[in-house]
Amino acid sequence: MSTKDTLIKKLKDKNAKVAILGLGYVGLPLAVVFGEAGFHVTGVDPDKRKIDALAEGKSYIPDVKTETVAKLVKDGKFTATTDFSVLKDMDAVSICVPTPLRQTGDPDMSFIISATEELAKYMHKGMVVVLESTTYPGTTRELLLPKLGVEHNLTVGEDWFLAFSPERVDPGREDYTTINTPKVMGGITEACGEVATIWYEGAIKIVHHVSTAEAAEMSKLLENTFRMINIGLVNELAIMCERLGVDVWEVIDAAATKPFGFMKFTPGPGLGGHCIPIDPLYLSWKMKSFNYNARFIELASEINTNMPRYVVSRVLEGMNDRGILLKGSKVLVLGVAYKPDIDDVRESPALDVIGLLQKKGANVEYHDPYIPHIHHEDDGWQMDSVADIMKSVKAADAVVIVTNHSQYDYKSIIEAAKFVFDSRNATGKLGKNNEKVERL
Ligand code: SAJ
Repeated sequence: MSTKDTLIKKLKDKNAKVAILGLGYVGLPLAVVFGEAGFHVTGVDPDKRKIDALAEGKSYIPDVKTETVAKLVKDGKFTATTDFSVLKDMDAVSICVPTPLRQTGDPDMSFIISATEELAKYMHKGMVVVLESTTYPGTTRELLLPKLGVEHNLTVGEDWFLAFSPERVDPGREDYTTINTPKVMGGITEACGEVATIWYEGAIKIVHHVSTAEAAEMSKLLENTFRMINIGLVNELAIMCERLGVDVWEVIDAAATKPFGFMKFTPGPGLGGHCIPIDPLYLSWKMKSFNYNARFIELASEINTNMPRYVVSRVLEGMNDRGILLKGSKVLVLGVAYKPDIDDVRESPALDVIGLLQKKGANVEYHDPYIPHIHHEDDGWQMDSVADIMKSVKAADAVVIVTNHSQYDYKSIIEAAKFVFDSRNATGKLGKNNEKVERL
C-alpha cells in the first residue's frame, strides 16, 4: 500500500495519532472534537500552566467544559505536554497558533515559524499537517512546505501531506461550534487536500474541500474583510448622518427591513478583537508584494481606526453644548470589552477612547462587569473597574457607553447621569430625543 493509502486507512479507522499544536480558543476545542470522535489526541503547548490544568482534567477555555476535558483525560483519549518530541510518533498534526500584528502593522509570523520549526525536527513519512492560523495567502506553501518537507527530502503529496483549513471559532457562540461549523480545507496538492479532508471529516460534520491551500487561506480573509469593510461603511454612514441631522440607527433599521440583498451592521466606537481588525491587514500586506494597493481595506481600516477619535469629538461637543468643560471633568466609560457580554479586551476601541479623553485632560474611570482591570501597555496607564457603577454615574460629568453589555440598566443610568454619550445605541428609544443623551 502507498504511504497515502496507509495513512488514509489509519485516519478512517481512527488509529491515526493526532496532535494539536497550540491549545488556545481554537486548538483546545479542536482537540476535544477529535478526541470525542475517537482519535487519540496529544495537545502540545509551550505554556506549562495550560498543560498542568489539562493534566488535572481542567479547562481554561469558557467554550470547553472541564468535565469534557476530564472525561477525555480519564478515558486516555487526550494527553497534553510541553514536549514537542512527542510529534515523532504523530500521524496527523494541526497547527493552531496566534497570528497577531506587529507594532508596525505587519504580520507577526513568529508563532507559526516557531511551531513549524519545532515540528520540522520530528517530520517523518506518513504525516498529514494542517495549518489553521489565519494568515496571508501563500503562507502554507511558501513557509511551511520548505521547512517541513523539502529540508527533509520528503515529497509532499506522496510521502507527507500539507493543507490549510481556516479556524472559524467564535468564542462564546453556542449555536455554531467547532463540530458543526463547516470547515474549508485546501491542500498543497490534490492528494494533500484529499488526505486532510478525510482526516477532518472523521470529526467535523461538513468539510468543504477547495483546490488549493491559497484558496482556503483567501476564503478566510474574505470572510473577515467582508465584516471589516461593512463595519467601516456603517461607521462612515454614522458620520454622514450626523452631518445631515439624520438618525443613523433609524436608517439602518429601515434598510434592514429589506428581506434580501442587505446585511445589517451597526456603527460603533471602532473595531476590536483578535480577528476583524487584524485579518484584512494580512491580505493588504501581502498584496503590497504584488505592488497592489488594497484600497477598500486601507480605507475601511482608516475609518474604523478613527472612530475612537470621532467618539471623543462627539463627547466633547455634547459636553460643550451643556456648558461642561471636558478638561478636569469626570468621565465614566461604560464597557471596555471589545464587544458586548464577553471578557476580552484585545484591540478594544475603549482603550483608545480612554487614552484620548485623558489626553484632553479628563479624569477617566471605567466600569465593565467582565473586565476588572485594564492595563494599556503602549501608554503605560492602568485602572480598575469602579466598584459602584451608579455612584460613579451620579458623580460623572459625562458617561460614555462604549460597550453595550446586556446587563446594564440603561434607564437608571440615564436618570442618574448628567450627560450620556451612547456610541452603541444601547439606550435605544430611551435615548432618542432625550436631552441628556447624545447617540453616535
Ligand atoms: N462590530 C461593529 N459593528 C458590527 C459588528 C461588529 O462595530 O456590526 C465591532 C464589534 O463591536 C467588535 C468588532 O467589530 O469590536 C468585531 O466584532 P465581531 O462581531 O466581528 O466579533 P469577532 O471579532 O469576535 O469576530 C468573530 C469572527 N469569527 C472568526 O473569525 C472565526 C467573525 O468571523 C464572526 O463573524 C464574528 O466573530 C461573529 O459573527 O460573531
